[in-house]
Amino acid sequence: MAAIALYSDAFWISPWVFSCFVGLREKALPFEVAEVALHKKEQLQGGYAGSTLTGRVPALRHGDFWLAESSAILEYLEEAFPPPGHPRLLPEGLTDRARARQLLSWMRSDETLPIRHERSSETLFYPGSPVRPLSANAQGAAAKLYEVAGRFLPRDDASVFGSWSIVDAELAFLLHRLIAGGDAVPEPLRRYAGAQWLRPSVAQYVAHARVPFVRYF
Ligand SMILES: N[C@@H](CCC(=O)N[C@@H](CS)C(=O)NCC(=O)O)C(=O)O
Repeated sequence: MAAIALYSDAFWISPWVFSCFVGLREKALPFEVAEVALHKKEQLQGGYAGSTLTGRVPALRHGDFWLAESSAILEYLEEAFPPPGHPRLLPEGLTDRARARQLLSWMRSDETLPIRHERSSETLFYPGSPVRPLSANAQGAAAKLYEVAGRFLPRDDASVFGSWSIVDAELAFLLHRLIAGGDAVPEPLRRYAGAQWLRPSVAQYVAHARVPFVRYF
């Protein structure tokens, strides 16, 4: 099989790298992680920007093929290593798969941006990172997240679709931003996010050793 590499930020805090890392682990594919020091603008140096077109992380290299954008990477992995020969990242049923794509897209949308902006991902992995009270705008975004998640979650504490999918990892990441910020996340969602953090593919990313954080954005 052609070698696979996942290009990550050096602090292991990118939600988009997280999702691709979890996807690769869930597919049980051998891969290496190559760190790109965004704080040193390494993404703009060498051939990285040219190979990825956009010069961002994550990027996937599969043999000679380079691909950036986490959603494109996840879709590529699902097609290049499809179920049933490989574990699935998206649910089995057509309508569940469509729903999963809806939720993945929504979780990356403008409606959750205030949460991502005010609950930056380093707060999940670098205890003691400064956290301010949410603005009214971000409180509204969090309330909408709780409302939306409450509509589809959970049939059980384990997964949105009855068996694990990448939606669970991404939803848990979003909820953990608020949990880490000390925000009033409803108990069922808090329990669900806690359970997701124990999944081996996820726990491996969360527990990865991290060098001291340097703010670069
Ligand atoms: N939509 C992209 C977002 C990727 C992204 O925001 N990457 C950030 C790190 S989390 C980055 O590469 N920042 C450095 C830059 O843009 O120069 C995806 O889903 O992959």
